[in-house]
Amino acid sequence: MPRIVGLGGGIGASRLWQALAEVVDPALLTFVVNTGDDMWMHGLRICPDLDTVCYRLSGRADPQRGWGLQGETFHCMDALAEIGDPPWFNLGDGDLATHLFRTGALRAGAGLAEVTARLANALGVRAKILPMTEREVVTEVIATDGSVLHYEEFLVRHETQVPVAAVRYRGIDDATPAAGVLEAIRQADLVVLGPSNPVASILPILAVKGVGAALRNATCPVVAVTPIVSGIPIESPDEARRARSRAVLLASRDVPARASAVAGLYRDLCDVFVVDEADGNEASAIASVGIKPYTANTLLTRGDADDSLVNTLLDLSAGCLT
Ligand code: FO1
Repeated sequence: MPRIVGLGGGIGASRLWQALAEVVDPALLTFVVNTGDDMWMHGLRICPDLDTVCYRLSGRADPQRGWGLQGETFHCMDALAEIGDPPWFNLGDGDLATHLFRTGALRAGAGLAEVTARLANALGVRAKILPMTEREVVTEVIATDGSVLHYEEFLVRHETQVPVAAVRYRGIDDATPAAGVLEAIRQADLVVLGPSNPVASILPILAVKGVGAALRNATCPVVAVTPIVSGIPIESPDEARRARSRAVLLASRDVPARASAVAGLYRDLCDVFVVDEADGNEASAIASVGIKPYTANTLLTRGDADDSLVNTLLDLSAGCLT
């Protein structure tokens, strides 16, 4: 069985991490998760991508929303609204326990990696979940009028309806990888850049000191999975908002929302780019940036063909396809 390291978090990547954990011994899996979305709110430390991965791997994630806990209630948010502080970011009652625990442990001197390990352990997750760094990094969206928004404010509070000039990762220059990140990459049989929002969830990880070099020096295949599948119907306003966020943030870097353009962003760092079978026509453009294209069913919601992507990744880890 291969040792696999996945980079990325959030809704898209966590679905893939769960699919991998169903066929690979979770003890061989390490997931390095973006912390640029983390924020302080109501005095609590909120880590959306870490929690999304942790809830998904523990089987407790809400399958419809993709974030938060299944069967969640929001009494505390209702009470806040009654007090006159209506929340724009919905923290469920069960989810709040995670934030209370994490904040207490951080204030008592534990590091984020340690707290994440304790939470994952308590939820029965056997795969290793690592924050990309212990340092506070904030993904900030700079609007064309010069105002600066936390990424979650842009995505959730303003529903992406803000003209974007640029995106920056505040604090990234001082960010070193959390303990275990570089070792996991060095020892991996396969590294996967997950199907996450490239600018919001993957590039912050790649910008942490030493991570890019570790990928360039990796002795195993480094494979990216496309976050973009064209021509599929958008099923909910939520999905539409997330697709818009992806496209708008890519546009802020003059990158079109196409699989081959995302491959271009990862050039020099990955060997293989897995594109969806619906986007087979992107393959030659991917090859032209020096990355080997592979085609698979990347939509983990397409029913019984779900394992096509996982099988492709396992074949790549075994050196069968390169
Ligand atoms: N996404 C929303 O669209 N609305 C919310 O109110 C919201 C709350 C929330 C609370 C905890 C959490 O872990 C995630 C939450 N998300 C919410 C999801 C979050 O915006 C995204 O998953 C990511 O940060 C994107 O990577």
